[in-house]
Amino acid sequence: MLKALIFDVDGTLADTEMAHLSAFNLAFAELGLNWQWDLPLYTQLLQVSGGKERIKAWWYSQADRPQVLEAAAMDQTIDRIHELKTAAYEQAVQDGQVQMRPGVLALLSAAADAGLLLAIATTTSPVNIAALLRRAIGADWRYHFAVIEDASTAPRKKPDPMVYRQTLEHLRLPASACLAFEDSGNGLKAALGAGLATVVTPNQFTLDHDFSGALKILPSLDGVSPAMIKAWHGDAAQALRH
Ligand code: XBP
Ligand code: MG
Repeated sequence: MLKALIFDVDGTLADTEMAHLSAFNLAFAELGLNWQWDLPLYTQLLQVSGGKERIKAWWYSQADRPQVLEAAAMDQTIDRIHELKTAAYEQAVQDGQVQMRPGVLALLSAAADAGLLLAIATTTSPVNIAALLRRAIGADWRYHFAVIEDASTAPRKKPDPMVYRQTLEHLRLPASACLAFEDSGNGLKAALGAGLATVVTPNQFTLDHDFSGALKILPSLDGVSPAMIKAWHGDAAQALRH
């Protein structure tokens, strides 16, 4: 029986990546680095989950990167960039530059009314989740979620299933009693790796990703009800039995 819904944040609950991209560029400029990421580049870079990991992967890909930097110095610079980026992102959210995706708030509320537990499994930083959901849900947003796992609790980023495994552990539920909601190939791999049937709602950044193994691929969660989700979950359970 379906007991809990587990949601990714970036790209699934809200269209966050344009704001993340602007925040990265603001942080680069603030530190006097002449780095600027454009939309096509950022779309590619999103194949690396996690802001710090994304900066590092890009930095290593640059032929003319400063060779003097030892690993520790590089990590320190990345930490500083990421700190500024996180502050810029939080400000953008507070300024109303990030919108929840269609149908998300209605589904969260209807699912809770239907007795389903809600959880979050994301690679993003905890302050980013708080900024987004405080604005969208209200000051008591945290009470709506039974479990929240994020970059501070699950250091191995998606596609590693760590964040989903920990979410299940803290929900004290088997994967078969839950459904995951994702927007990206890495997110889907992480959820599938934890044994979760997964509904995918791609967005402009993830349209080309590989969604093999998804339970459903939908343009958005608009109009999706707990009854529909329970029926899909039933189909997934039946498919597993055969
Ligand atoms: C989201 C991410 C995040 C954000 C940036 O992946 O990879 O890193 O892009 O947030 P997912 P941070 O939706 O699969 O969890 O800079 O805080 O990492
Ligand atoms: Mg995502």
